[in-house]
Amino acid sequence: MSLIYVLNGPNLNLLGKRQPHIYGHETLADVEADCRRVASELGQDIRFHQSNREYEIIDWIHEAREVAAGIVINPAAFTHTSVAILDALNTFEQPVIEVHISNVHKREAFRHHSFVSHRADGVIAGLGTEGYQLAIRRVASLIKSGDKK
Ligand code: CA2
Repeated sequence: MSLIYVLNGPNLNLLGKRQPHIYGHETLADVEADCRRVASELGQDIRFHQSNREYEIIDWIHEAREVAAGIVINPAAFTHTSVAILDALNTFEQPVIEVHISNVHKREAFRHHSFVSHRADGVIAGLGTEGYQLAIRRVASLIKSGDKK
């Protein structure tokens, strides 16, 4: 069984409680439960975190370097601002999938650029919270194909 880190950036603790027309009705606790179910179907384990503080996300990426076989990350607004999160992800040598609940390309121009996409092996946007489950499936399949090498 491998470990996948699922990391969430600022304000995602409000998921399902505000702006449902953009981010849907599922809470972050619902998303975590979905991720745990899919991961366990795939024989994987997850650590699921959310923070409003950039340094905590960086610290979890550093921790993941030691123990994780992949990262799923929704950096939220840090997507568009954080070279520090990009630098941390660049030190992580396993698969990274970036997730956005909304279609950032359909929104304001400042959401069109992602620092994290410079490192991500794949990006999912606009598929709602289901994007997290798909990202876990992709990480699990990359972990399995890596095992075969
Ligand atoms: O679509 C996404 O998942 C985003 O990463 C969400 C970020 C936004 O800054 C990115 O451009 C796209 C915002 C997360 C805020 O989450 C909230 C959830 C519910 C209510 C209010 C904010």
